[in-house]
Amino acid sequence: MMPAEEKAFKGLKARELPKEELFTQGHRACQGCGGALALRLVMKAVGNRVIVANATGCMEIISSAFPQTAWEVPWIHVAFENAAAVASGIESALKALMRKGRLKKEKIFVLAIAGDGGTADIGLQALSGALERGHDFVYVCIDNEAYMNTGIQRSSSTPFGARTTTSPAGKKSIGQVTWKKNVAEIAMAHHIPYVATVCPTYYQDMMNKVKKAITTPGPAYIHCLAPCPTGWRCSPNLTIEVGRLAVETGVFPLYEVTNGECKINYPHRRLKPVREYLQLQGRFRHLTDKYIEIIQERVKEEIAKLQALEKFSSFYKNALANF
Ligand SMILES: Cc1ncc(C[n+]2csc(CCOP(=O)(O)OP(=O)(O)O)c2C)c(N)n1
Ligand code: SF4
Repeated sequence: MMPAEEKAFKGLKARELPKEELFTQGHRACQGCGGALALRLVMKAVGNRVIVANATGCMEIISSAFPQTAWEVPWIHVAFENAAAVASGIESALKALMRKGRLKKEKIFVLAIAGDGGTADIGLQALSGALERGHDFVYVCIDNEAYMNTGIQRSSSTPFGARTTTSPAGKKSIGQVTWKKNVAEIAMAHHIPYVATVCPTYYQDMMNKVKKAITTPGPAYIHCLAPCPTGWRCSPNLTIEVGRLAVETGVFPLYEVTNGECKINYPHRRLKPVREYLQLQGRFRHLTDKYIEIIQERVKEEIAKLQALEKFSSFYKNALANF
């Protein structure tokens, strides 16, 4: 890992990472899969007192080809649409067992994992319901920005301009024509105790946030940008670099919202041009200067909005404290 990441985030150092692997090697992810790396880090942060509900998608397929498994913790493969609903059920069952004295007092955590299709599209209702009911669980969206497992079809989390098999680029199309759905913002609108964005390039930031999420009572939502060399048409050895550029250009800002108070974790005083991020990926190769400029403007607007939220939410918090 580059020293820049070590400097940017205090807390965990590389040499302090837990040695234990709860999402183990030998799974079948593509070379350089950002999602598999993310899960490895998530599990190191969460530890072994956990039950996982994993929606169908790449992360489930690559980790559980019968009779093998990459999971060293209790793990349930659930349908495409219901990771959050199953996690809610597990959490309620654990509570009931605890109440009846059939479970030791040591806490068992509940973790839901799904792709962006399973989160932003088909699983959104289940997620919203679980957040609204206030279940004590963590939901991690491994966002590779398309339905990768079934052949790189677009999702509502696919970014503007990206080429996928169902948003092809050609004479009459620039690829995806809608802007990426912001699920972290949707989660925030549920007023849950903790929401954060992460990227495995920034592994310390990511593990600190996952740890915070799992130890926070109530629902927590983590949105993880997971570079996918296969679907993004980039070299597998660039996964870490692509993640870094997503953050440095402001395309994917790292922030957390704790009880309504927003903190941006990576400073965006000087954004790198989005072109540096886009040009590493074949899915954006067809974009002309005009569309790159449109994306650049949108990124600036989104960052300004986020900075305003950070300013406003801390001002609001202080004002309330002094009221
Ligand atoms: C109701 C339903 N519709 C379609 C499918 C087929 N299917 C399985 S995984 C998947 C895409 C998963 O995409 P995403 O959630 O983004 O995860 P990824 O594979 O990209 O990690 C689809 C369409 C299904 N299993 N169930
Ligand atoms: S298609 Fe992408 S997300 Fe799926 S296993 Fe391969 S690299 Fe990972």
